[in-house]
Amino acid sequence: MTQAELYAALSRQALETPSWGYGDTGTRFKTFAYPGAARNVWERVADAATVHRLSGIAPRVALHIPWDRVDDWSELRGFAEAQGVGIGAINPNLFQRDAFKLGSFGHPDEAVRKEAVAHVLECIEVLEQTGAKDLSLWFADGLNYAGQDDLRARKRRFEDALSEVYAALPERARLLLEYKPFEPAFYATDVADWGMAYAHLLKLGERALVLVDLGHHLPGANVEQIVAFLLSEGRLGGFHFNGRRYADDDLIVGSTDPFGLFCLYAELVLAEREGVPGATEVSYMIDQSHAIEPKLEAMLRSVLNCQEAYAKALQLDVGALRAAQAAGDVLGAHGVLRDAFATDVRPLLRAWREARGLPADPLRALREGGYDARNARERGTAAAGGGYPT
Ligand code: PSV
Ligand code: MN
Ligand code: MN
Repeated sequence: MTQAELYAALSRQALETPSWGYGDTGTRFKTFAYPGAARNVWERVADAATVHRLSGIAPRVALHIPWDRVDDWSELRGFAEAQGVGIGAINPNLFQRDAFKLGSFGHPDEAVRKEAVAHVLECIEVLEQTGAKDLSLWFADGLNYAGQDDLRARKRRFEDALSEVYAALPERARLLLEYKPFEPAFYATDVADWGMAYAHLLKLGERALVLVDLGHHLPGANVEQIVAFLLSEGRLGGFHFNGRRYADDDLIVGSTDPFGLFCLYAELVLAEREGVPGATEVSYMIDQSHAIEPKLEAMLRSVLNCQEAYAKALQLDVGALRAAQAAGDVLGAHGVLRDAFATDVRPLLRAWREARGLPADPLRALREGGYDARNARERGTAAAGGGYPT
């Protein structure tokens, strides 16, 4: 790739950051209060805009309803746009009402299923008013014990509810369906893996796509292969990036397995370069809630890790890779991938940032810019909360 092509590709990269990553969140053991953490959706959007201003690659913020609430969504949209960011995916909350104890779309009681669908329809309203493109669905639905409910009936209930919300989606929008094999239910999850998500989506229509959250796989799952398969089927809707060692750990993307992240981006770059339909329509989102990390720095580090993985993937010698593969050269092909991964892309990224008027070292600019101190002064520190009673 020429330098101009590299710069153009880097300039096209866009990551969504989650509003819920800017406030105080914790584990079930404890929520530690971070001085200056965002307290409401306005502050979350302002923080997302700061991450975008420093990185140049985080132009949208995803919302979670009703954690994010305002009286007038178009006012929020205007506020976001004035700060230089747009509204990303809309995430309904189908897990925190008492009614949802036994599920939402899969609940045995029709009245609860209706309540869940009604909430998603409200979220589609939010999507209309904010100009968002993606409705992003994650379900906590599942069972803790064998025999607890009828597995086939639950699947049918999901089919019915999904088709109801899909039918209400505006023509320009997409439904992204996330899967997860565990937690909070541990015997069975209603949308447990990409195959179940995919089977549901085939019945809905072309604007229904799978969302791959990196934390939502069993140990040993080959996520790159899932991504390649979905790309080839034209059904990869997007990512929820995060880092995992054990499960849905919500650590910083790229902090635990940088090579795995690079391999994912390599699949995406290959698909883009080889003209796979839909490859350029994938939504890239961060899904992380930070328990002990400084909020802004953790999010900035996350988008920069994605940028670095992408920049390395752009170094791939596609011709050499495909030639080695065709010749059955096992380690030659692997070596092409390793060479791209081993490239130090930091000088390239510094130069690209300078060319775009961005700070050459965004993390340093964040620290030296005094953002955290100003937020702490202006917003104060919330009371720490939560955790099990001892
Ligand atoms: C729970 O696993 C979860 O992390 C899912 O990944 C959702 O996308 C996210 O929460 C927000 O609801
Ligand atoms: Mn997720
Ligand atoms: Mn998750």
